[in-house]
Amino acid sequence: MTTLFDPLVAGELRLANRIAMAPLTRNRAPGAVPAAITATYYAQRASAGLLITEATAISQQGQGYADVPGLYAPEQLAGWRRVTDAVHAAGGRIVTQLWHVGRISHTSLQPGGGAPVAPSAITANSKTYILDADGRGAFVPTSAPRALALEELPGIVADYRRAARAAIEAGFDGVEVHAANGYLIDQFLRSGSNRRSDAYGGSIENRARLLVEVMEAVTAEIGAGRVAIRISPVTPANDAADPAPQPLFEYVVAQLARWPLAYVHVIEGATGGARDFQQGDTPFDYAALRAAYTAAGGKAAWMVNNGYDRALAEAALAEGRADLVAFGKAFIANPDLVLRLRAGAPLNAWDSSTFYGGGEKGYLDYPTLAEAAVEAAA
Ligand code: 8OZ
Repeated sequence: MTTLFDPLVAGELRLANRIAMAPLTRNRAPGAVPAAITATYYAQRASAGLLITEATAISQQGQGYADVPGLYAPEQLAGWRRVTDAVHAAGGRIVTQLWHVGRISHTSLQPGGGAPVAPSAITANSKTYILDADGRGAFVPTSAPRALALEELPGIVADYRRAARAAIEAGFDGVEVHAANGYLIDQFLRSGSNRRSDAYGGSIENRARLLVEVMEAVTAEIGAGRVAIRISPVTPANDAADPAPQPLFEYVVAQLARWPLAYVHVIEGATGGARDFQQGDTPFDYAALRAAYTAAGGKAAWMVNNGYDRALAEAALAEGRADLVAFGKAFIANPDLVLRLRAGAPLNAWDSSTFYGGGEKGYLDYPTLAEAAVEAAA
């Protein structure tokens, strides 16, 4: 029987186990440059089969929060190089998550102080995080976006392509395209945020067009075996809304079967919340989603996420519902999560007050089992 601790070849990624660290925004990259402490943070967690970085902006336009990192300027790439070197030295594997926030942004973060961009000029009922005049983090409503002109879309696809190339140059093992949680690609997918009447709006095929073009560009640039994608079929995060996610996401995964990707990463339910959350009248059928992918010829590893503990994760693997499981908050609080799961050891509790922003506290100082034992003996 497959266990969490068995290795896996996912596309071109050779993983030591089935435990992934989920992408986790931490807002500790001043000026959008990954800090030195970020190399330590990821290296501490390198026993994960795969580390997925926090969401990382592909362009300044794609930036939606203060102190989140980018992948478009030389000093950002140099910062990431420190991270990938540290993780590889510790024996780990790491991919970066390519991110364009679309309308989940604020004018103060945008080039020239302009409006954030979106499929349609509809303001999200959501918040973003900026620095106030004293440099303190504050959550504020997202700014009103402007609708992207048709002529601008090739430039956005090109930004994804450039970022994928930059990721490889910075030493990453691959990339995960962020198509989840109500950000730009997800905004195009869902009818709640996409009211376009051109080839990128209306039908499911049209709403998925940007996603397909991004995947085509990124896979052509670095090879499909180093490319993954994250989707969140029913999440309400960032005002994501669609009355009929089942046919929409079955179409999306059938399209994804075109490429021999590393993995498909599915957030089940509300991101960071209820696993049984639903949009529309019927519960989402995740088995049918995977069946749609397989029926279309898809062979990539299937990664699941949201509220998994060891028992749920082992059941998902044993029943063939997943090949990989991503853990989020548990990985923030437990750098040696793999060891702890294997030993059946208790987990450190997380401190949500240090999730976003700050320095080493709540970032580098969660003890491993061995460190906790030393502390207990002292
Ligand atoms: C929490 C805070 C800010 C951003 C996501 C990138 O939900 C995020 C995010 C999460 O995917």
